[in-house]
Amino acid sequence: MEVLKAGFVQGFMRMAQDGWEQGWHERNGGNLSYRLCLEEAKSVEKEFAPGQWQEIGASVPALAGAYFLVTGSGKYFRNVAIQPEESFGIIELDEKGENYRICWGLANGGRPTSELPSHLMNHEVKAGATGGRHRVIYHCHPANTIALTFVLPLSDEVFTRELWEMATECPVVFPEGIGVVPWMVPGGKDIAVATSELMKRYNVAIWAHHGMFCSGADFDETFGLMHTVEKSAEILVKVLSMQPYKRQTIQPDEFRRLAVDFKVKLPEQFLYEKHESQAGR
Ligand code: 2HA
Ligand code: ZN
Repeated sequence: MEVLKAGFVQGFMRMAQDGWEQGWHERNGGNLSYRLCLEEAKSVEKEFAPGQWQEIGASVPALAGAYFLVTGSGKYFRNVAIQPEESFGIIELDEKGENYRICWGLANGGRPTSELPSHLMNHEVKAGATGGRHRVIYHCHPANTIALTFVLPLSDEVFTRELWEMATECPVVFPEGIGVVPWMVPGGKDIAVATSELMKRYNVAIWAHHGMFCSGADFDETFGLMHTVEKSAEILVKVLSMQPYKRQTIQPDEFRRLAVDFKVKLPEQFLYEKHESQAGR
């Protein structure tokens, strides 16, 4: 089958276009990766022309031999739909999970995303934690979530609780909470390790003053998660722009009641009592 006609490639391209239309991908901002299942790789392997092995910059032994769709370093999400073969590609990992080679796409000297270590370390953690269910890792630069990293304390507890309060669906969509990585240099192994550590518990990690990572089983779920978190952040930005404190909000016991009816487990760590001085009380 032609790579560009495959369903998983169409889904990847649609998600990239959706992210661009949301305004989450200025210039070359953001990156997307998808772990192919065996049948998907087989369905397009006739078109593969493997290049040289190159270092990933991280070690992901549990992903040895896996294939990934990845956006390209320096490439624009805006161009994914019109220049697909330059904007993204399919890579294969070696038997140690330490090197990759380009099998398709990333034409004219392209390379995988600069955040390849973070993507692959997150894939390794999430594939392990979900019994292989999660296949998509998505990074973007959504303005409201980033804005909050300048005014809220950079703690998992505060971000989770404040975003849960902004929309009743939030604790149902991300009951396990949200992790926050303090500002770090992007693109390297250190930020990849810090992010993948959070991904053991969460499906969302916010990078302070930079953006957000989400993990999910498919494109709909992962895009939907990003969209839900950013929408909630937008509401919080609006609320905090009107006045520093909320007149009323969802209370800890109300979250506990919601958890029972919607059959989700909401960790008590996020249902703390607030003090007068706490942000967004
Ligand atoms: O430019 O988003 O984090 C791509 C990025 C790096
Ligand atoms: Zn980024």
